[in-house]
Amino acid sequence: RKYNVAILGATGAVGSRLIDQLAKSTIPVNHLELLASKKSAGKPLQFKGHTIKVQEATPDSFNNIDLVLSSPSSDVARKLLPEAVKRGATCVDNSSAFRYDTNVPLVVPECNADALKLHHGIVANPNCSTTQMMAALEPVRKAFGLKSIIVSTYQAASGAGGAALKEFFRQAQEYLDHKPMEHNILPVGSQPKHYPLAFNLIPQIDRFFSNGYSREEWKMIHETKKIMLGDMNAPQIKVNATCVRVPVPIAHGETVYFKVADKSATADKIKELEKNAPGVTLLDDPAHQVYPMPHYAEGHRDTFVGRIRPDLEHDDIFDMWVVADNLLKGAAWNTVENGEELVKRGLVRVPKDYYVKPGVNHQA
Ligand code: 11C
Repeated sequence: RKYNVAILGATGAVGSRLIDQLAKSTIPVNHLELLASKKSAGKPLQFKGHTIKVQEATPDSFNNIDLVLSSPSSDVARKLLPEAVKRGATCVDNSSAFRYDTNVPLVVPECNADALKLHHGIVANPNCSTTQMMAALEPVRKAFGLKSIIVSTYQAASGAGGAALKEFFRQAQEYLDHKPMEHNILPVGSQPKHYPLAFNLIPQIDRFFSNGYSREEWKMIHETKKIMLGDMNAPQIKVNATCVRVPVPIAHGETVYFKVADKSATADKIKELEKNAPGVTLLDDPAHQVYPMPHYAEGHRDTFVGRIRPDLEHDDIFDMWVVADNLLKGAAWNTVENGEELVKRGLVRVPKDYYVKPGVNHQA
């Protein structure tokens, strides 16, 4: 069977990568629609050597579409994806609109592909910083169980969007030219204060809640529980996160400090698991200065893992360093990979109780 596919949000940084990843995927494409806002309509884009003109996304754009790969804003996703589902399309959405809905599986295929069969027309892709941590930790969870995770992130400017990335590059030049750095976007465009990212670190990603945690940290905590345990408030694994924006264009880094349940775990056994884990590349040879770095992860689908070592005072706690391209594994590739899994499992079909009545959405 071949599929009529639509890419929603085709003109953004993730959108262009969705087109590229779809072209390289195993999904048999019969027809491709590239959809975006009205202002991009008519823009010519390339898919497998063919020129396709971008169309304005409206509810009727999804007539005759089987599979939607989606990365618009949450507001657009919320408005258009239920319309796509009503018209019979199965959607994989990279926005945060549906992730915390009990009727929507949140899937990293290396971790919980079986959850795909629970979809009601929409599958959600996790936040980029969660996705790479799941790919890296799932082999450990499966073999030894996980009791707790403490993660600190080093997140690239591109995670905040194309305009933030552009501003960061401009600031770098301004700094070198001894000019004042203009700063109007980061950490959060809509908030009153902005700071330069070039030659700086910003310990705020997304807005803060009254408990002192940012929404990005909230996402890492609750998405981890939903992906690993099927319930975003599951108490079995304790998760704590600190998220920091760093002056890197693409690819997020993370230090992940985790406690296992089975005390027979060793760093060597964990390295062996990572070496054989799907979607993971182990780069772990400190004696030869081999470890993952954003500059080298950029453009790759895999999650890179290194610096695996035991805590010096607790034999059931380990440290690792995880890097992945936030626009690929963190967004476009994981979306297309979910699409491939849906195709492989015969799940590109909308069930009768499709996504019209949402489940409980625990959006913060
Ligand atoms: C960032 N992780 O780096 C965010 C971007 O929920 O998909 C992705 C936001 C999301 O700013």
